[in-house]
Amino acid sequence: MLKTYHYNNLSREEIDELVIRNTDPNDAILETVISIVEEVKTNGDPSLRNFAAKFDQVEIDQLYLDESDIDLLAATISRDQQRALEIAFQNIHKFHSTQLRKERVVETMPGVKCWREVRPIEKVGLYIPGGSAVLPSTLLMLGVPARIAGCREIVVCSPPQKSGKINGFVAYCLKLLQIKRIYLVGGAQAVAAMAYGTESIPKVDKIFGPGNQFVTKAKSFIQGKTNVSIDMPAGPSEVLVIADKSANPAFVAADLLAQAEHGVDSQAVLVSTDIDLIQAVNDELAKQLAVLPRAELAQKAIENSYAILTEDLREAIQFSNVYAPEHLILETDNWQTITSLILNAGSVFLGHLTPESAGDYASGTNHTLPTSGYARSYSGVSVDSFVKKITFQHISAEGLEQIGSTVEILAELEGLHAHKNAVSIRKT
Ligand code: HSO
Ligand code: ZN
Repeated sequence: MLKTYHYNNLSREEIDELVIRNTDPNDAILETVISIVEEVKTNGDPSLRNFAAKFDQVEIDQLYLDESDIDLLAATISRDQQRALEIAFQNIHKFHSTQLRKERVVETMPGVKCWREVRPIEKVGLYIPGGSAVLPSTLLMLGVPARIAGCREIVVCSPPQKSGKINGFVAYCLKLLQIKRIYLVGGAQAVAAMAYGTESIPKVDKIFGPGNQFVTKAKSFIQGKTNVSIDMPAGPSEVLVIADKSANPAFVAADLLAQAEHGVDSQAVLVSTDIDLIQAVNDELAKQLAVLPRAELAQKAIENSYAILTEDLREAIQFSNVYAPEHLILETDNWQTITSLILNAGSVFLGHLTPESAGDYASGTNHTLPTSGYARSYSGVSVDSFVKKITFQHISAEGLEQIGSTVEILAELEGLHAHKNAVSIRKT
């Protein structure tokens, strides 16, 4: 079922072609996004109600739910479900709380002290997808680091369900995070609302969260138009599995399908050193697909995926580094021998018993990760994404003595005499 390519038969151009994903060659998505953003910017709340009617098929009057609604919805889920969300919350919290580290003061010359201090981004906007699958786990993945960072205002937007509300799982996560309001807005219009602000929705400093191609495009667009920044240009989700003879084909197929069921534009790539394994995975894919509730979506995503046969694991990593996958799973007994060769990946899962699903939900790492090859230069979301690091310095009389002439000479060689004077005037 997976189209199979032999790595050694592929030219550089063919490899470049294979790893391209998430393109909008005719800017069709961009045009729609621009018109939505303009509409929200000019018309505010009423436009959000119109978009809810058009895209979410629901009439909403008040664009948000408050604590009492959230409490009622959260109480509708079972105790087991609540406990699972609590454990995920705790693990994500445990892992992320180590990320706030204090740096030491550095004395670069006697009397010249420099250091960095961390400050939270004050207002952050979290987008929680709610289309074909509602993802409460994404709320935990964004809300926990935002809380640890100490962000003063956390604005959460998620598309309204047919009931005009949100689901109980999202509500329970809001309670765990002590967030008391959620805005019922989805899609590009949510991004626009958080970027410009409307009567109901506060403008934020940075927007986070995955979404469909419209949400992603809207994030990139507003980043270029406003002083609001974004976490990363996240696109459709993807996985690359490297597997050798030691892999269990049923596990590999399950991991590929876990990815494929996210949406038709998801991609699940298998890179293997063993042609028999590729065949066995294909057989398993057919078997497991047949009983999946989201088979139709997953089948389309698998059609848009492929397998690569390589000589050895080194070659497999070589391809993976060019692909720069959001998720990389190493299903080989020898994973320890190749991890140091990984250059580009969002999050890596090691061995036969570490499914990506564990990281998607509950092991503790973040699931908001760079897709579409951005793992070449972006990291996944962490506490760092919710803070700024401000540099400070203090120069004493001794320090000025030490550094003064260096600054004066450099200012003079750049022809900037006022710069030089700001030092000279202080010298006794
Ligand atoms: N694999 C998605 C995250 C997710 N999976 C949420 C299930 N729920 C992007 O990393
Ligand atoms: Zn997932």
